[in-house]
Amino acid sequence: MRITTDQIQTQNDKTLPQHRESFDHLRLILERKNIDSQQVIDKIKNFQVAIPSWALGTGGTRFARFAGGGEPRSLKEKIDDVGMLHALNGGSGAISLHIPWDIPSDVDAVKSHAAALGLAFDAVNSNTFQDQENQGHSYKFGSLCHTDSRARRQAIDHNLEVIHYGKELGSKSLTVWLADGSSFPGQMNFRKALQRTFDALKEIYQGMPEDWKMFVEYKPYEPYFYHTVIQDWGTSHLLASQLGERAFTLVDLGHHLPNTNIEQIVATLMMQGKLGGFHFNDSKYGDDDLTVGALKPYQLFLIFNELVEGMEDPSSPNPTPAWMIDASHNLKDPLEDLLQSVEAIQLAYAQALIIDRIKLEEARETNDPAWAQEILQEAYRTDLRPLIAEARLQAGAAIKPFGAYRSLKVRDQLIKERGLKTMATGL
Ligand code: PSV
Ligand code: MN
Ligand code: MN
Repeated sequence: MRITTDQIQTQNDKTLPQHRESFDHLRLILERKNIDSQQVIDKIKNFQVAIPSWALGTGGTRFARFAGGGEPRSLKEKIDDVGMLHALNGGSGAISLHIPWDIPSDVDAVKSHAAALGLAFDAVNSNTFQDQENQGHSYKFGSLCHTDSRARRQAIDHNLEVIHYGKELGSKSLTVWLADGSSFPGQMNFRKALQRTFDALKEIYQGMPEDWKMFVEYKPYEPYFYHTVIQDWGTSHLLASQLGERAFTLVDLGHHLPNTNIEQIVATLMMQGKLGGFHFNDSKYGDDDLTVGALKPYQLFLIFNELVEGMEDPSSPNPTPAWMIDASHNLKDPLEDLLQSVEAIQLAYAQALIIDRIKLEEARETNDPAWAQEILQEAYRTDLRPLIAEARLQAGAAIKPFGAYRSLKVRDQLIKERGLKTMATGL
């Protein structure tokens, strides 16, 4: 299934007068603050957030999975779904694949299908947290950190195979997230496990093409509950800096202990030029993978404040990070969920773009926390939804993607096409 430009146009015609009114009003408000709305709009239009292939099906918990119906059954259908998101919001122009779930059988067909929908291939992800059928060595006790060199060899080879598929598709980066860890004190030698992981990552790093980046993702716990080999940004940063200049830390918002100051981590990594990738989601307790902005939109805004500061600073050593949503859960239609996530990200980004940075620096230099808060919240409390809608309109997408999705009855169509009992592979 595909959403056509005619369909978008018909949907937009319904809301265009109302949109014009609210956007014109907002433009005036911003003008009074000396903000050029078109400059912000252009940045939003250029900002593309990759969609992970595993977020397109209903996620499960370790207790149950309630299939949603009409879920993608193949890589082609996953690409179709991301194509629809991109048609609706103009901001989801890339897909991130997970190997072996998404091994392309016909690379050329997959590439041209994605290109026809305006999609690029973002980072490829390896999977050494699950055993596959006919696999020689189990990952039950780890992969790159395993005590058995044959299991490590297998995990290294798998990552090299992922690079191979990524190269064929035109990806430029590899994301490594390792479940590796232990659940009981004494079970694993921390030092040896980290050393083995580093040695294995070195080999994978050397197996990447010259123009590729490696993103090392960290996570404090789960699936193991006593220790995780790459548990925090410090460990990831240590590995990335020793691996080389094309290795970076990847921050997943859900991979922190409660109340961690993630915005400070972002600032520190950017100062070092080592923030490579970003996984967006929201959470209350742990790695909950809920819709971005559903719980802590202000935290997201504060994170974007640091991201924008790092990105807009011409002397910053940090490359533009790779953006991806990493959310997946049990209750919502995954496509609606992703539309909401992308919008929340764009809003937080736009809000951070309108912060008066000169005044904020003045408030900091004069040690005036009350004034600093006023400046931040002035930006945060400005309703920029019409500006995001205008960016979509200018990009040929829907003024109201969520509304358009519902009124086009996309899910019903997908169920008709694909059936009610579909099983997408995924976390
Ligand atoms: C597991 O926590 C996880 O959500 C990581 O965040 C990875 O990025 C993702 O799975 C895919 O492997
Ligand atoms: Mn992640
Ligand atoms: Mn996660």
